[in-house]
Amino acid sequence: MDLKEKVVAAERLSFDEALKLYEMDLFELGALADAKRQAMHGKKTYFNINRHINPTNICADICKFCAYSANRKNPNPYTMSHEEIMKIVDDAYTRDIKEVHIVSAHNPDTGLEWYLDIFKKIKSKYPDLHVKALTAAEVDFLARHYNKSYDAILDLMVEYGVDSMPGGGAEIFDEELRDYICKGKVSSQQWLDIHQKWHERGKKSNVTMLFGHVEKREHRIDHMMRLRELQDKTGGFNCFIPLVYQTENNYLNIKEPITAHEILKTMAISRIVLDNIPNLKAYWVTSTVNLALVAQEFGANDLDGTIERESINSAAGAASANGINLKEFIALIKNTGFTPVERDSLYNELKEW
Ligand code: V47
Repeated sequence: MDLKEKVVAAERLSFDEALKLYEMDLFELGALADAKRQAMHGKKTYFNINRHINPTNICADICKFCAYSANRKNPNPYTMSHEEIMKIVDDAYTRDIKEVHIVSAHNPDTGLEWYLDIFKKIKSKYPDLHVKALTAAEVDFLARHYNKSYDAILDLMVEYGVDSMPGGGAEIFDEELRDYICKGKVSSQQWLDIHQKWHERGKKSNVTMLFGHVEKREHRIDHMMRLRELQDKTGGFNCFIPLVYQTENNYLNIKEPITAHEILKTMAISRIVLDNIPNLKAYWVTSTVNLALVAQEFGANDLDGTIERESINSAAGAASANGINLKEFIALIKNTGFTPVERDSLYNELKEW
């Protein structure tokens, strides 16, 4: 059986076979990924109405790719009070958001309660609002800084009302590269262990992969293989999100941005290789809206959401600071021949627009 036949027959690919997919013609590869997407999701494209909140940019860690944390390149440190955060939530709730996505830098000065109590405040005021919060990198930071086990932090998250975990902080799992781009942060195995423990609590999460910087194709495949293995055990990942590296205001100093051709191949390969993760997100923030729309034909079935405010990627050059208008978003999905379906954070369908 040749590689293409194996993909069509839905046989599991080895590392070498997955890597070989990159040598295929883009459109041939795209058609294979699209067939899988259509078999699972038809022409539906999922999105949600959400609000991102990044409550502090003061960070104990130094990731070379990050333009968000307060440092020499971005000397504007801030930490929001809970009142400020609640004001944002109150305001966004009037626009019918279904999810708040709360991710912070690793601020050593706020105390653990500052990180956790805000979830309780949000849930007691808006019990139906989904709280997606705390990346595994934050969990690791809080555990280290406050001398607690991962289990203890994860139990607190459940107690304080976190519904699901976002996929941030995965970056790229290869240890040598990880050491180069974000030394000192949560290790690859720790990131995977934290998500495994979260899944063992009956909870769901997402997973990202930061690509388009110093990594090679084999590092991306290695990242996917490690995820596929964990997902076989837990089934707890809802969605895979390849994040395209944004080049501005950071210390990685990558001069040549990745090509659209390579981004689409990576999307298509993710859809094929990650046969046990149901959703593939083309995160319009890092891919650009236009390429995210094209990615719908290369395996992607989810475009994230309206976001309203975005600080992490926009600090590095993405055009996402003010989110995207809901009506415009829906029209774009429709105009590209897909059916916009509003989902909740756990991928239950809410409304076909
Ligand atoms: O973990 C930081 C990345 C992530 C850059 O779970 C960068 O649904 C590109 O994880 N270029 C945070 N990326 C965002 C994230 C996320 C976003 C949307 C949805 C979900 C989800 C998760 O942003 C970080 C890091 O990998 N990042 N700097 C940069 N220069």
